[in-house]
Amino acid sequence: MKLHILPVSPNSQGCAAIVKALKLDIEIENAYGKTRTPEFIAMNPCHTCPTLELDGADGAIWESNSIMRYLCVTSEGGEKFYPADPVLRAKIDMVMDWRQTSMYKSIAPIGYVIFGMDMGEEATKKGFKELMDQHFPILLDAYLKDTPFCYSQTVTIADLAVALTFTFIKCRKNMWAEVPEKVKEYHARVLEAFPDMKDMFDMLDGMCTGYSGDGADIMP
Ligand SMILES: N[C@@H](CCC(=O)N[C@@H](CS)C(=O)NCC(=O)O)C(=O)O
Repeated sequence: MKLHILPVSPNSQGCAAIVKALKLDIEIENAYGKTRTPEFIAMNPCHTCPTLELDGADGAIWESNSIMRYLCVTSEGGEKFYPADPVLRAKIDMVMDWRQTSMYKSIAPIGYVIFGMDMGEEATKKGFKELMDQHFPILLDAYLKDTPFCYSQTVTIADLAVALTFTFIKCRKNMWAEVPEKVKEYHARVLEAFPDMKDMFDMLDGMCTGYSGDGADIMP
């Protein structure tokens, strides 16, 4: 199997973190500049990373959450990151669905500017207001109410899905300054749980903290 990733993308980083933490025999390939090639599109018509290329005639899986779930349910030790208890598993799935359908839409206009995709000041401010008014309160007051990770004493794939994206906010320094301390502590806690990923995490952090282009100083 081969995991195609973009190393500075949180979507890809979560899957790479599971491959490394479970010490899986899966090759990790940097697909930067290759996602629109005919070969890649034949494998994944959505041309997105991460993509997990399966063995033989099994094709491929994309969507970061689906890949993380697949890696956990098919690998020894995977229950550590995707617990089998049905209630806890459903809550982890719920948090991951919330991330994809709700929270991430607010993150993209804030962070994608570092990839040259400027979605404009209005969308950036709207995204940050949604994080502050809706998403962070749900994260802190529900998902992290009684536990250091989402509904869990130990880190799970839900935390990878959610927390890694917060690094993007650092490219807007005045917004990062407003992020609640408890959110920053949670972000740091999740990153620290995957020491083998430090180089990749630092790469994205460096791109965000070093960003000085249009909108870097935008006020919340
Ligand atoms: N919902 C998808 C999003 C994946 C995605 O949008 N990946 C982007 C990078 S963040 C990508 O691979 N873009 C390259 C392309 O579209 O050619 C997931 O969670 O995996």
